Amino acid sequence: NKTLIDVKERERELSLDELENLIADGNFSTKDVKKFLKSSENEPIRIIAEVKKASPSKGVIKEIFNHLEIAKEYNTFGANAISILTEPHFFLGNLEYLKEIRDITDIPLLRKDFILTKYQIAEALVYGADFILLIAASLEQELLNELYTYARGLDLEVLVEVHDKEDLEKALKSGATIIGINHRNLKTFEMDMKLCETLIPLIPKDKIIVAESGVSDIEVIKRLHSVGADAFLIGEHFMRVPSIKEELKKFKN
Ligand code: IGP
Repeated sequence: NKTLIDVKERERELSLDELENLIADGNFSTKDVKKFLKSSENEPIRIIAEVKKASPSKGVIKEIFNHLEIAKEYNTFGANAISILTEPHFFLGNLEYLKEIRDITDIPLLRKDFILTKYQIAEALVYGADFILLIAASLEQELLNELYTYARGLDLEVLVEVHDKEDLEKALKSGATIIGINHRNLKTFEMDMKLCETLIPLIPKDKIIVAESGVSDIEVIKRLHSVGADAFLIGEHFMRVPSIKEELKKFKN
């Protein structure tokens, strides 16, 4: 597993203990992510805009890629949060992007990665994240619970991602309050744009629902909002459009 090999290597430079000492001595305050993502009468559609150069299903999405330019546009033109791929092998992401984007934006930042260890969570905080992604299908219940509790202990919010009923049960057991419904099956890359209709009725009303992947037009957003989605995680679409500003305007009005 490439992620675990990478983590081991970074741990040799700086151990988890040392990272935790840094956190204890530092001032790593996080934003109230739920406030940014929960749909309201004033602002019904919430957008998490993603910074993503490539993906395993699409290859390189954006050849000329400047993470700072993209993040600046998101921040200026009304995104409610930014998702930053930090995974280097499949998404050509970089942990440094997180830190650099932190310095130029004031909305919540999501560390999007295959998070399997406490180390990555502590790192997320130090590099400027406000929330992290945990994928229910990649984590046994016990580890999911443990990582969830660890993140909350650091005041990081957690987006727990699900793709079926079994994942959803795990997410709810972990105590998740922000649930991401990923239309894309991460193993087969197949899309199911009806998944929100299936899963949202099974989720307690007080949770925040994020619809993830394959979202590119306002009609889909309206439909998913009407069945209960608060926020929309949009990556590829923003990477391909000529003007992020114009797209955000369309989605927010
Ligand atoms: C964004 P899209 O289809 O708009 O680019 O999707 C986001 O949902 C996707 O990047 C994603 C993802 C993930 C990436 C969802 N869950 C888990 C990596 C790992």
